[in-house]
Amino acid sequence: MSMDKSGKPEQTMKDKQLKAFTVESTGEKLTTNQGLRVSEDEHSLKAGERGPTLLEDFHFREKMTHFDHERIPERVVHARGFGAHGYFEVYESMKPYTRAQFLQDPGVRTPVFVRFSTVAGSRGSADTVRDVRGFAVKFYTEEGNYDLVGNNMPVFFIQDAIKFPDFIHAVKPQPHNEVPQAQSAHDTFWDFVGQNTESTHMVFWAMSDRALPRSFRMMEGFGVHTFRFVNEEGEAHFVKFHWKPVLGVHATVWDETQKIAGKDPDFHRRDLWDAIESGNYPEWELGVQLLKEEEEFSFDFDILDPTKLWPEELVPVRLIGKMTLNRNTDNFFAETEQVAFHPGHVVPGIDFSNDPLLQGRLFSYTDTQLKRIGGPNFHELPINRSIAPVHNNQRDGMARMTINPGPVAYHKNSLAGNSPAPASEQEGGYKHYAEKVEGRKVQARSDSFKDHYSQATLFYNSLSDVEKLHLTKAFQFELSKVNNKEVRQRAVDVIGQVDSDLAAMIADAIGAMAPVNGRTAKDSFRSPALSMENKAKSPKTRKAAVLVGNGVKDEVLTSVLDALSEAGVISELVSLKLGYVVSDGDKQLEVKHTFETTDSVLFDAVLVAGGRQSVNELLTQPLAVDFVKQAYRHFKPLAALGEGSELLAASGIGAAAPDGAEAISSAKQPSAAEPGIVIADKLDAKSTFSEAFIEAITAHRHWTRKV
Ligand code: HDE
Repeated sequence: MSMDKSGKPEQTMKDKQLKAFTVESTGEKLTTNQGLRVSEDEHSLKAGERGPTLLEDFHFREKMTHFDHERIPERVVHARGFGAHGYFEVYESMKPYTRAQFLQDPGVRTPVFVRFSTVAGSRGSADTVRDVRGFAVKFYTEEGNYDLVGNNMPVFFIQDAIKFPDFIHAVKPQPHNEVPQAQSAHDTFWDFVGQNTESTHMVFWAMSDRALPRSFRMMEGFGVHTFRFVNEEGEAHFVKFHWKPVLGVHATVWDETQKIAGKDPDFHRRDLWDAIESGNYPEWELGVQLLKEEEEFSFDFDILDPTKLWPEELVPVRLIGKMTLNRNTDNFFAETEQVAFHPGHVVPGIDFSNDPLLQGRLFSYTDTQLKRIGGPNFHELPINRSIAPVHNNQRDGMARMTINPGPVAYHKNSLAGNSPAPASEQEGGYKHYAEKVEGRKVQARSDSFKDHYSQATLFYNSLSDVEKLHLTKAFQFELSKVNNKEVRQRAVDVIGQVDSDLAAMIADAIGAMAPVNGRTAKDSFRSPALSMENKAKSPKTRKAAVLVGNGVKDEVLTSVLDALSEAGVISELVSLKLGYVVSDGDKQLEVKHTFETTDSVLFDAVLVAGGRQSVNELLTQPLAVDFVKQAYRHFKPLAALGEGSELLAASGIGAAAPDGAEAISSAKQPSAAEPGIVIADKLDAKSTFSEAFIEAITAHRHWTRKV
């Protein structure tokens, strides 16, 4: 990627535009908002040192008033989010399908701003709750802003926008006591599920590991709805959008997820921030599934139904470009909080379908910004500004920023030569696709939307055994938190329409009855693309905790750490105290965390370094033993050098496993006795050791381990 002279990513047009609004105060004098220099900022103006504060203290009044008004309403959904800047490049011209300028030329970099979010929780809730994740991308194209406002799951809970307030009321904290925060595990959510069976498919996604992403950088994104691409000749294709993360799709385990919520509620935002700061720029490929207009009715599902996906095996995903995030925000509020997305922000060549959920969204997003940002000029906020020039007859409104001179603010006019004038299609004017529509006004839903179970079955059937197990446990957990027995039973009955064995396992765990008229998922079609197990794997940016004490053997450790770093793994030393440990070779090694301040749930892998004294120190520390035990229980790769294997043994690892004891005693080569456990006590085996550890890290988790 191109860098500027200082080695920073080159500025995009959007960066330059934002720069004009950026105020750097380092080295400056303090002023009021009127630019008046302030001489005192610690003592308000009083009548005598012990006297009352005087109203004429304008600096105090201004400072306090601004503070009193610092909050704006949080988003009604997706309140907790985190954003970053980057750019998008198309691989090859999409001209045959769309006239969208930003999809024509592989040489063009379109600036983007992306905001990831959870849906149900408040602004201050934890990152790692079980939830759908928002994946909203604003492309600052030369033809105006294009927003692809998607989620990390390809379908949705409801088919018609009119049900959105009901669904959200059911999943949000209950209105009488505002409990529980950022959880679907409560009566009203599951009551909704039992009463509104169109949600079944999405509920399966929400109970799957997709709802527990390891990182924003490791989740897919989906436009969900069917959109249209329209080319220069006016020909349309139906299109579904996908974002495929280069690092693959990975999740945490449920126990870990809950613990991270306490140990580091900012886990996902910290992860994204750190990755960008360290130059590990996250990347996603943009994929499209395309259908000709005449293929609209070729499937056993309705392509307008947002509770249905197009199996990739039936309609392949074509990768058409790549998005790279390479710059963190300068100010969270100004950028991430004030960014306003809208599925109706489109450019020529991209159009809508009649999906009734999408149609409703086209109303909701402007409306919500009016409330949240306080008026109709939210497009003027720096983060929302288009890089294409804006000219129209809109004037006034709360906090208007542009100064539009002249008396003429209407169309048509003669006094300003009829400008600003509508543009022809050739000049880039947006023309709605001339779809033929006819029908009676009805409040009804098409029969083609009535199948609520087939694709839930497809999804369930396409999962690996481990993913199925996690999903089963998720249902068991969530429904165990439901107090009303009838609500629990109805949920089990609905699940029985997808797979009766699954429903029976859930029923057994929650004191409900197995459904009598269930179906079996076994014979249904599978879509391997739906399983996370079949996605890319990479050791890059994974975090390894390296457990050390004083006297640690540094020679072999250094070579292992070098190998890890070369593979892109980030290693951080954990010890009893912050500062340094002194190695057997008298080197000072910097300790990043203590056992009190971190936890194995915040790492992907654990390496116990060798050295008699070092391991003895670790063995005296119960938290070190717990660290290893917990990483093992969460199926994480564990490696030990030399005497380090004793800490594993003290944590019950290896010794408890059938072949483990042997592995620990005198392995010359890494032990294959247990999946994801790499042990070496011979220095000459170091290269093989590093390779085996990196391979174990690449695998993400070692599910066959019996814990
Ligand atoms: Fe949204 N949604 N939504 N949604 N949505 C909002 O807009 C809404 C839906 C999504 O980071 C709100 O600015 C309705 C599907 C994301 O700022 C609001 C319906 C998908 C974000 C709204 C849906 C999404 C939002 C709240 C059903 C995936 C966060 C604040 C008809 C394709 C954007 C705001 C950000 C935010 C309404 C369903 C994605 C109220 C009415 C389906 C990623 O306008």
